[in-house]
Amino acid sequence: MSLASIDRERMLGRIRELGEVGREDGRLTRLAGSDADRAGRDLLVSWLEGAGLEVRIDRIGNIFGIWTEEPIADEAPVLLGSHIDTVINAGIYDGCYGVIAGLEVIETLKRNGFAPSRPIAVAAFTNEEGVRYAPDMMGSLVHAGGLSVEAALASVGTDGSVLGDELSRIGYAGDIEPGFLRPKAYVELHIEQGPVLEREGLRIGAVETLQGISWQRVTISGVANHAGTTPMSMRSDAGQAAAEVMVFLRQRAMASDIPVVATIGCMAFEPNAINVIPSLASFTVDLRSPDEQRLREEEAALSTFLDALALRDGLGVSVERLARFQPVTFDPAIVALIEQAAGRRGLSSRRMTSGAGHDAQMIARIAPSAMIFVPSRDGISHNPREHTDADDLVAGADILLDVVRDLSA
Ligand code: HGY
Ligand code: MN
Ligand code: MN
Repeated sequence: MSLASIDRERMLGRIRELGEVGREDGRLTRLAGSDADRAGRDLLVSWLEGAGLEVRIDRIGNIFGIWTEEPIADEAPVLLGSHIDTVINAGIYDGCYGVIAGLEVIETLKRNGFAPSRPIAVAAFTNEEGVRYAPDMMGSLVHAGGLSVEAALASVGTDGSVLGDELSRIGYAGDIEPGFLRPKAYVELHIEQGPVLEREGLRIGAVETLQGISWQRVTISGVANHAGTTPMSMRSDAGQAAAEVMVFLRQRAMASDIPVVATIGCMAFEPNAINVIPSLASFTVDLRSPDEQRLREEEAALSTFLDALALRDGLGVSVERLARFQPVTFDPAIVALIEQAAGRRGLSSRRMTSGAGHDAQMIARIAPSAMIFVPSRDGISHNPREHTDADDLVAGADILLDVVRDLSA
């Protein structure tokens, strides 16, 4: 089969269409297990069924569309995919692009009469973002055996809901045991979500590694007191301590000779009143580094800093671990296929690491896996300004097409 290309308008149209599901007052939010998630899932399933794929849904709600012909049905499939849940006030490409392009590749191969040597499937993994339920990449982690489905279903959300109840409520609590599909290989197409490809003027990223991730929730308890009458030296101010932690983490990350990023994305005070010294501060800490030893050092430094604050100001400190994933190295053979495919199509490419977490890092535990990146305008993501040019979206999908054909010839 010559260098075919995917159906550009169908793929771009679907990305736009899914990008409107869960949009309210101009903001797109499709958190795992929500009504918006159900609507997005229903739309995806309608596309999978329309493509004549076998649709299967497992107990954690992972959705699989499988293209298989009788003689090859027992072979381990090539698996594509990503996720369709989003962060809050999201862009339309993160995750969705990889799922829709994966389906597009299967439809293009079918349309061109390609006869694969093994089934080809596309997955939409549950709760990749981890915004409502931690950890992130949850559905693919369960699929890879890194978290029991019972523990995942029992996870309690930031809103007090239980994931299993929500999946039942939206009709996506499947009956198939997770991990039923053991892929021969997994390839995930995704927007870079960072500045590298655009800055270097490159079209394709052949992703060979992915950095380690540490998520914690820190709760600091102090003493509520009067903002006007309490001398500074007599305060147990949980809010002040939380602010010092934020500055401490930033300074360490900026000073590190090895790449480290630190983010406090959520913070809440109690009683949260203008004239009351906060008695409680609860916040999340997202630490990442490609170097596992350095990531451990950052976690240890934070713990030591919290202990010192507690001693100095008479505070209580508790820390809950929400997620912890070590850095991942992807399959060199698949990374090479990606580079070769880019070369055949005359697309500039480079090997690179991923700053973001992805389902591929979980599936890499059970199958050779790798990722394809396309440029993000201004390096922006997790933001409605997230954008990738149409030609780049199509180029990435064509590389996915070529790599899948190589893996299933
Ligand atoms: O957090 C991440 O890197 C991914 O977006 N879940
Ligand atoms: Mn993503
Ligand atoms: Mn994301």
